[in-house]
Amino acid sequence: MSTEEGGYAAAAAQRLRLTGICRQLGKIAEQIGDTGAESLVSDILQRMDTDAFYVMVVGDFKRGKSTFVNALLGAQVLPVKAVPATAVITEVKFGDSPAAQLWKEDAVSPEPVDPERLVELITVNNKAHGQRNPYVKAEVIWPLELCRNNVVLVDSPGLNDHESRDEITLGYLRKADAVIFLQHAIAPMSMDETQFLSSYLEAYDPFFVFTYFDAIDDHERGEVTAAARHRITALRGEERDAGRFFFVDGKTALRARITGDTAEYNSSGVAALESALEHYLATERHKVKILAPARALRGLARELDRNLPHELAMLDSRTGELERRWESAQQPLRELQAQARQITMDVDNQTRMLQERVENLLGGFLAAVADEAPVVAADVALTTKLGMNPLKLKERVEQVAGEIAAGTAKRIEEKVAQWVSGSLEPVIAQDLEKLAERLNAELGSFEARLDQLRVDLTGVTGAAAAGERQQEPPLTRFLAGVGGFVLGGVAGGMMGAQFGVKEALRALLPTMAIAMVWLFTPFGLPTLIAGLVIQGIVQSNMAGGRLETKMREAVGREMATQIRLEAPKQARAAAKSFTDETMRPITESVNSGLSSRIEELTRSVAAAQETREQGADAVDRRRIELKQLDEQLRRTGEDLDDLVDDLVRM
Ligand SMILES: Nc1nc2c(ncn2[C@@H]2O[C@H](COP(=O)(O)OP(=O)(O)O)[C@@H](O)[C@H]2O)c(=O)[nH]1
Ligand SMILES: [Mg+2]
Repeated sequence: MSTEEGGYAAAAAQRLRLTGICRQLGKIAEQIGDTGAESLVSDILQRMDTDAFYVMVVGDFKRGKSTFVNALLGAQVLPVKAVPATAVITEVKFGDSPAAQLWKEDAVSPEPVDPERLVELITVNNKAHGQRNPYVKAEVIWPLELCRNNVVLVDSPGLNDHESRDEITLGYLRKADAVIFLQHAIAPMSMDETQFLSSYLEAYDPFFVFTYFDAIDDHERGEVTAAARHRITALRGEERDAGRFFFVDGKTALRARITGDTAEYNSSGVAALESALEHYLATERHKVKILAPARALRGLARELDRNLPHELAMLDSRTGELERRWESAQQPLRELQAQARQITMDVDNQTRMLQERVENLLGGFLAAVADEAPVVAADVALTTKLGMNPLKLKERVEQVAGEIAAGTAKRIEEKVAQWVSGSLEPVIAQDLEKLAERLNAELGSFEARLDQLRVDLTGVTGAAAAGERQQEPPLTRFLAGVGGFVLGGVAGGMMGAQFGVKEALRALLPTMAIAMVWLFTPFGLPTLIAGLVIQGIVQSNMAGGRLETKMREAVGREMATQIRLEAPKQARAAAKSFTDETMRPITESVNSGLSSRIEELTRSVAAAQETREQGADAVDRRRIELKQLDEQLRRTGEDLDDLVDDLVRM
């Protein structure tokens, strides 16, 4: 694909540059003997190796998602049918030869399948209606150009209840770098589309792609595009999605890619979308992904470099002097360990407080939203009419109750999502900002004491006092292991205001939603219907209209009761999963950073003593080695400076 500046090739080159520097830094840490730094670097490398650009395609059934993904891939990889086809979420990624595997629910490993049979296996089985496909996820490996550029395409099933709310789909949304929201150019937005867009895509800048543009006559195209845009701007405002609207003919695009007809591909509209997507991924998302590790590594390189003069000085100190100083450093060292424990406890406390805060706020909100269930249930739009025929009444009642419950649950889900992004997220962002400030101060003071301890041990004051303070705040270095990607969100946010709020929200919303899936499925339906029967609503000889009103009241009341009952439990679970997924890695990273720094000090003293015991030759060799390492570190630091500068300028 394109090699122009700002494209995939440029991003790949920068990634390569960073992994190169990373390997070099790993080798230096190994030669120094700093195992803590070494494993940190290898964590970062591993993350970078497995990281990719995730592009998720969402939209209702039969909007042409699979066709469109195939067009991007340039091959008929995914099943496309005139009837609803894709039943499971499908990930397409790069591999030298085609392969496929399927995941069953709760399976620990996937089943390899013949890619030729994939279509048949993941196609919605119309005969067994209502029966769910046993598979929950498919992975397709294909030797395709786009995927070679580190892009993973994710095709999703429709947006109706079960599929769009399940953990897997929301999980993908959490790691998606770009979301392509696919709609039919002329069909008005469905309830599901509107709801998904306003509930889950608030933190994204989706690409809005309108398919079936070929079905519109030339003279009507202006009107159609204006109406389509309006559907989105009415929901999200005029400004934010400028440049994000694409009108395409997916079917022709696919055919053109397969036959190699460039002119036709360009006129299908998919080519323009493809280059906009490339630009976005290779600049903005790329930057989000690699700026954080680059800065963390830069901090690490500086830190290693600052410690070297001390180790050199230890080699050269007078006989007995180092031992004497080490002896008197024991008390301050114990104090430092106590400080580390103090910081650990503080982070734990702060995390617990944050979790409680989330739990209380959410619990309160859910209790309040429960009160709205009857109001919502009173005007859910229904497709089934109750009618007067007593023979069909029971079935109809079940259907209508189901529709009322589902409609109400959806509306509540929307309210929850809006509350999470509008009210909860700013609170969390503010708390995290305060926590970051607090931690930076605490870690800064820990580092200053550690520095002082080194100075006391070696008498070398130049290294730390050269006025060249770290450019990166302590937290950036301590969070190097979690990095700004993968877990992105919160950790990334804490590493600099640069990505903050929006990245954090991307992680937060799906995390909350996954924890509360229960709320959004028309829960307790059998109970509801049983309740209606008990209340005699069904048996009574009410006319359709009055019966419907009664049912709405009963369903609304019952749902309100259930939400109220469940609210504390749901809030606790969601708050816990928020801390587990976002705060825990931060806590762990800070803790291991503290202990590895103390270990490193002890190690450097022991290493210097050991070298000296080996005699003058060993000391000379180590001295030369350390000086070379110092020089290498200086160069690595400069390389990282350049890389960070380039990234910031992007
Ligand atoms: N005319 C036309 N047909 C399309 C377009 N995109 C998809 N289709 C057809 O629409 C049907 C459903 O497409 P599919 O990709 O399976 O939809 P999905 O359910 O959203 O994945 C298939 O028959 C496609 O050939 C388009 O842009 N124009
Ligand atoms: Mg499909």
